[in-house]
Amino acid sequence: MSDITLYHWEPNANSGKPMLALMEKGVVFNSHYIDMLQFDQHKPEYLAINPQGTIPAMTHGTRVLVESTAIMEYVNEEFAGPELMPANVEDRWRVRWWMKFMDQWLAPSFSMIGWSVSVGPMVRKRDLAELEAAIDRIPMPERRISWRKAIYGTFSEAEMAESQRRVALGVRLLEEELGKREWLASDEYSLADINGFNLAYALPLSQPHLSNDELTPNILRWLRAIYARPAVKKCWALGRTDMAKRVSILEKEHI
Ligand SMILES: N[C@@H](CCC(=O)N[C@@H](CS)C(=O)NCC(=O)O)C(=O)O
Repeated sequence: MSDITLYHWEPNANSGKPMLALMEKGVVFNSHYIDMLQFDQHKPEYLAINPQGTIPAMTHGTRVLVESTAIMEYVNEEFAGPELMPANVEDRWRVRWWMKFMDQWLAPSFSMIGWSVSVGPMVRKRDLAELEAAIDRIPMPERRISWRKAIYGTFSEAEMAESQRRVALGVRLLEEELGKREWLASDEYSLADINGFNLAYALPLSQPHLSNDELTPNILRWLRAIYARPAVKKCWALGRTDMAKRVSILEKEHI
C-alpha cells in the first residue's frame, strides 16, 4: 500500500498531468477516481481534501498537494526515476514558459470548447432539479457559472470564437516549436511534453481543420512519439469514458 494517493478523473487535461508524471517516474500510487460527471469533486469527502472542489489533488503521507503543474514538479523532485526536467537552465526556462502558456492560455480555451461540446451534453440529459442542486453545492462561484453555461449551452458566440482563436494560435506556435527539436522544450522528454500531450492528444480529432499530417506534421510526429511510451499506455488504460478512448486516433498511420 503506497502512502501516495492521487484523486483524479480521466487521463485528460489537469488530471492526466500528475497521473502521467507519476507513471513516467514509475511511482506506485493509489488511484482514486473522482467521477467529475457525477460531481464527486464537490462532495464533502473530497472537499475535505481540496476545499476548492477541483481535481486533481494528491496526498503524500500527511501532505496535501493541489494544482496539477505544481504537483508534477513535486513528483519529479520528490521521487526517484527518470528526470523530467532538463539540466540546462535555458531549457528549464523553456519548460516553464510552455507550461505557463498551456495552463493560462491554451487549457482554458480547450476546456471551454470541451465543456460546450462534450461535458455539457453528457450531463444535461439528467433531471434539471438534481443538476441545479449539484450546481448549488459547488464552492467556487466562477465554477457555478461555468457549469451552468455548459449545462444550458449558453457560452456566447464571442466567448467560443475567442477560444477557437486562441486554440488556432496555440496550434501554430506548437507546430513551429516542434520543428526546432524532438521534444517540446529540450532534447529530452520533459514535464512540458506531459503537459502538452494531456491537452493535445485528441487535437487531430477535435480540431481536424487545424491539425493533421499535412498541416501540422511536427505535432503529429510528437503526439505519436509520446503515445508510444509505455507509461502513456498504462495511464490511458485508467480511463473509463469515451473521452480517454479518443487517444486511439494516434494509432492511425495517416490522419
Ligand atoms: N489549476 C487547476 C485547475 C483544476 C481544474 O479546473 N480541474 C477541472 C478538471 S480538468 C475540474 O476540477 N473541473 C470540475 C469542476 O470545476 O467542477 C489545476 O491545474 O489543477
